[in-house]
Amino acid sequence: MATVAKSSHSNVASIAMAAAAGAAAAATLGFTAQAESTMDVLKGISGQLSSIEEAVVFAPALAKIGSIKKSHPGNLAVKDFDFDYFASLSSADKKALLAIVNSGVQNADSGMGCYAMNPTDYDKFEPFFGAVISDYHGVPRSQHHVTDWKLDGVAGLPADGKLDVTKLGLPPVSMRVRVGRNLADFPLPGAMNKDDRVAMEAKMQIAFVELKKKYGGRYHSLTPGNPDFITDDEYKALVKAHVMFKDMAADTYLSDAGIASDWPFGRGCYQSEDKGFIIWVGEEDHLRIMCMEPKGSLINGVFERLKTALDTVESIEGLKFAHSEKYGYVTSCPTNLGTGMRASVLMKIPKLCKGGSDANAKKVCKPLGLGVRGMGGEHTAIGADGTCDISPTARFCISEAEIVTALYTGIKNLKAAEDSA
Ligand code: CIR
Repeated sequence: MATVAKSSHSNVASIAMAAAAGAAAAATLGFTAQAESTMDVLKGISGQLSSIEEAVVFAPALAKIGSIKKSHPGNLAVKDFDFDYFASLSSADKKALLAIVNSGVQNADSGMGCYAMNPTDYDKFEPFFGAVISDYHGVPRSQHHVTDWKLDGVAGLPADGKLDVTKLGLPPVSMRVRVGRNLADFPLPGAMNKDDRVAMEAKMQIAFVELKKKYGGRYHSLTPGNPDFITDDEYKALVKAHVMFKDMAADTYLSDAGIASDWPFGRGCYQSEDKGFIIWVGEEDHLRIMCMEPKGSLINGVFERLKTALDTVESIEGLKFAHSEKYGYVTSCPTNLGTGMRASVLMKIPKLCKGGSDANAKKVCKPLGLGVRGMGGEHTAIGADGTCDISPTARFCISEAEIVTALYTGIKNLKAAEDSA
């Protein structure tokens, strides 16, 4: 749908613009009477083309949205799609809003159903995004996101300030904290073309030169012809080691948003010498910046390391992260908006996963503010021994420090639930 909308709209728009420009030029040259009649004719053509666009491009999409509103009330983007607001937009903005909701329109079972296409979309389409974000994150529309990494004074923080999982009776665990970030100077991944993707990667490669001075390691590129290009076998080994991400084409939510397009151009990954700091380039967001520890006790360790690494990236000349005064750090998916942060541990909860299913674990985790994923991330299987990936679900209108503390409190409560199951 998006592709059709793109081409037919741009044809219509360019013919109309050419027509208007032609008439204006004729008027300037003094052919006034003739120009006036030419102008009338061209205005008529322009009006007719707009009607064709309404009928051929917009009307079928709006009809589909109307029917999904009834069949899938949990699809937030469709639920909050306001036909009157849509009608108030210019033709170009109508097209842009339809591209934003295309994933949810093509995948009626979406929970969120939309992806921002440009760094300014959240503010530009506030009447739409404000409703969706408030619905998903459960915060009032008037609330502004505030960034804060300071742990001092956060409710639930132990007196010594240490988020030590061994104090909860757990063995050292695999822990990871990541943030999604996008560069302000490029379209978001859903709207990028191949050249944008390659240019964004090239810009990041300048930053990786700086990072290598501090953290060592190297950048691995999947872009043919890139100086850091790796072979397919090297790529597969990195995927197996959970260092690199997979082609997203199989994920219809992402591919219908345009996020999976042009694979493998502009895709790659930086890994520090000690392998504890990774930056993905060209996944759902321009950057996924993460720190991990395979067997750690202190959550503070990965959290503080990530903050230092992020500060280093942000201080590099010419790199500006997309940010909204109201919504915080801009991410493709509104579910990640604000902090863009996900803090997780791999935790063994065999009693809550009896029978190999995480259904009961999910039921117990939801009221604790925790999400359950498989060992390899979203939509993957839990471990045969009942190991699950546990993380707080909140990302927006919560501080970074509150997220890691919520992880600590959450696993404490989850351990109590597992022990008494
Ligand atoms: C949906 O709306 O269900 C999908 N677009 C997935 C949303 C989950 N969040 C994400 O990918 N960051």
